[in-house]
Amino acid sequence: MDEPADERGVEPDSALPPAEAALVAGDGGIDAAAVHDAPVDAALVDGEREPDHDEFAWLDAPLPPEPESARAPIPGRVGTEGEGWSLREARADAVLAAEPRKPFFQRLREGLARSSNQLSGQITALFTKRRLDEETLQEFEDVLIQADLGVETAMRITDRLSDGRFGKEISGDAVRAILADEVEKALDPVARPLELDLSVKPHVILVVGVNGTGKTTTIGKLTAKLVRGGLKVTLAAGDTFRAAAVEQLKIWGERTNSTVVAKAIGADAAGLAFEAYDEAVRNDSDVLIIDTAGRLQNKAELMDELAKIVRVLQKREPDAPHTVLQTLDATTGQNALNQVEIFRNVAGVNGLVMTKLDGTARGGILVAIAAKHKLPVFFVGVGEGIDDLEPFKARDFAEAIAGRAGTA
Ligand SMILES: Nc1nc2c(ncn2[C@@H]2O[C@H](COP(=O)(O)OP(=O)(O)OP(=O)(O)O)[C@@H](O)[C@H]2O)c(=O)[nH]1
Ligand SMILES: [Mg+2]
Repeated sequence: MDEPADERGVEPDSALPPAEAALVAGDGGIDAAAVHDAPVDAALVDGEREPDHDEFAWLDAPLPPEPESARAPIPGRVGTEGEGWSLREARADAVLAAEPRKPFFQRLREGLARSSNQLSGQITALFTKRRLDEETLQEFEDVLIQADLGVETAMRITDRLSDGRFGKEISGDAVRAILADEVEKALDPVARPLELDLSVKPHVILVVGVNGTGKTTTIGKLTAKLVRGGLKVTLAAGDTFRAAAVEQLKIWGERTNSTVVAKAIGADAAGLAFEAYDEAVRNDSDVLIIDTAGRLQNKAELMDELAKIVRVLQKREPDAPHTVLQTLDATTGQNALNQVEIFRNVAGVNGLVMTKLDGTARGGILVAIAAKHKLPVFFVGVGEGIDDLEPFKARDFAEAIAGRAGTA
């Protein structure tokens, strides 16, 4: 470490300590000018002195205090307002930073490849060297319905195809473009950011869904996003049925530096939610996220438990839970439509997250769900990692379903 900086192939004026080099590069949302005002930098950038051991004095210097937004030791990206969530009123202390691009579209495309390859192959088979007629259109409509897009959207697509084109040839690419357009139109109204109104604190998010659809994982990823945005989050381990479920949430709590309120296995979930609300108020959290069990004996029991959670929360805050988020597993297909129906009635779902779009997803069902339920889709899950939650973008999704190159 004591060799001169220039012998290591590094220009003396770029020999900033790693942390400050990162700040100059824009990470952490602090601009270069601010960093260069620091005395340690002035010494390093003047280029006058012979490089000697003092050059590395910064190694022993105390670290600068961490900005508020850095209180969570989360690796990787920095979330921003607008990355799928936003505050109803801007907050000065939500320190936000630019986010490096990840090959998200690629993962989405790969995840949807099974659906899109099948669709694309059928489009080629149907439309190559064939004049457009009623029979072809009918066959295409069936193909779209099989891809879970729903009758309504399927008919809109075939209507648009037929528009003045009967008796003429149409290329597969032109069909794919129309498909992407119509899917985007269906999804655009539901592609909405999660809005947090912090005039009432904490904003309560109840997360519901069938077991294994990704509730706990989504909570972890969402917490990371919010914490990076400068918000304080408390988590409630409302899945009191399984020890593993509580442990899983605690791990996310540790990763995101967030308080987890948990009780013994078998404890009353509503009681836990009540305590967690009080804890979130006490510790001045901006957001309280409540995990729930997906594994209950029957619908009546599930209904009772969720209704009870809502009831006790409303003793403290009449509008809680402000957001009821349902996770949907993108590999399930048609069944997801029924799941939304049930949880909407049982728990008043007002937002969706589609998970596992990186697997062998059948994303078409989201189009049918959008047409039927018109619930906002805040995020999509594209992996099990902390960064694998992306804001839902109608255009990307539509391009991926239609097997087109995409805009991202
Ligand atoms: N590939 C992939 N896996 C995911 C994604 N989201 C969740 N998973 C995985 O799916 C499995 C189930 O996720 P959980 O978060 O435990 O689901 P849950 O809804 O909490 O399940 P229960 O607690 O049993 O009701 C875990 O192995 C997760 O790592 C995703 O977006 N992509
Ligand atoms: Mg869980």
